[in-house]
Amino acid sequence: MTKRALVTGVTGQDGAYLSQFLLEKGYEVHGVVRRSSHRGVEDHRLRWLGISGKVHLHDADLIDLSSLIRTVEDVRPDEIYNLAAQSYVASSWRQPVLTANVTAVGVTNVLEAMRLAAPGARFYQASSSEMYGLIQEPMQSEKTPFYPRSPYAVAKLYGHWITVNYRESFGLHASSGILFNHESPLRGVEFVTRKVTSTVAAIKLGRTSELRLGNIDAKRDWGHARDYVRAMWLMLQQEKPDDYVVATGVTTTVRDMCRIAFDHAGLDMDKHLVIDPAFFRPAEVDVLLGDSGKARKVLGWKPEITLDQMIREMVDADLARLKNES
Ligand code: NDP
Ligand code: GDR
Repeated sequence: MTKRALVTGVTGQDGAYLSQFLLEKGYEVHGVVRRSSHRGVEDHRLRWLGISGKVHLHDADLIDLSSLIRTVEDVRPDEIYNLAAQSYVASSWRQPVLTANVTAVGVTNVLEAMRLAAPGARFYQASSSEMYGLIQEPMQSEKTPFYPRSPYAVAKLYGHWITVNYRESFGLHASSGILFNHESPLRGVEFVTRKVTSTVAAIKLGRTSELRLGNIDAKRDWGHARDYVRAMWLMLQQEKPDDYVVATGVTTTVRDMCRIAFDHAGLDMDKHLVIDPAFFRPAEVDVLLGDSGKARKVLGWKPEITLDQMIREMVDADLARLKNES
């Protein structure tokens, strides 16, 4: 029997790679798309991967419970991946209520839709390493206490605990993946890796001369989205639902990540990088470093793409895009 998956956030980075992964596994893939005045371009990431016609799209919104119930009733999914969110940390200070409605309460809406319309389905929640925030431990595992540092992280913490609560209250097969930063050529240009690689490509082609960044001393544990969507799927193949950290176990400063991009393009970083206070955050997460020992042991998961390989892939993709545009 063909398995059916429903993916919220299907138009985002992870939604696109997860859809591709599930299609390759023989799934029928359905995705939630919210209403937009840019009808026809919202699936640009699916197009980039060559799968746009293969994913069934449904109009629904995370803040509209009835639209989610209807979608779950229509699709009757075996697996639901809740990837939709207001996912940009910096925006969450400017749109804290929207962030709470979508990224926090939206999770309850998806869980309720599943509980009412497909209680036997398996559920994945996209939790985040941002929940650790002001951490006290050198490496963060499933046992590390949380201390969120942004409205986004506070909202994600709610989403994480409501998933645990629905699992314990209603016996739902609901798992939460605490994923550390993961990137790709499909990353939004507002996030630091893609901002760096797209600007480096523009500098290389003479379109601009400066890269303006905020806190380049921040350290992140960066992996590739293609590796991380595999971990999401593996979680839902387990007999029992659970929570897992997904990370590479290597942390790098924004500065050093930047240097990989400039070096790959044959450019001198010191001639182009400008520190701009406008990009500092009201509260920062200084360092993240994940211990994914449980995922490696129980799921048999490990990352295959290094930061170096990923940043070079992203610079090359941005160079190709810019050349195409002209
Ligand atoms: P993106 O920002 O690329 O994608 C977010 C998706 O959510 C988009 O498809 C967006 O739709 C959709 N969305 C936003 N608001 C709504 C809404 N009200 N109703 C329905 N859909 C909505 O995020 P990523 O793919 O990078 O991340 C996927 C998930 O994983 C997110 O929940 C994120 O917070 C979480 N996460 C990401 C990590 C990372 O490093 N990438 C790490 C840890 C967690 P639209 O296209 O219309 O904007
Ligand atoms: P993050 O990702 O906040 O970790 O959240 P982002 O790439 O935005 O920032 C990473 C670090 O870089 C520093 N930084 C800058 N960031 C951006 N975006 N722009 C800049 O100019 C800049 N200069 C320095 C930031 O201060 C920060 O320390 C991502 C999102 O995908 C979340 O949804 C997800 O939950 C977490 O990763 C894990």
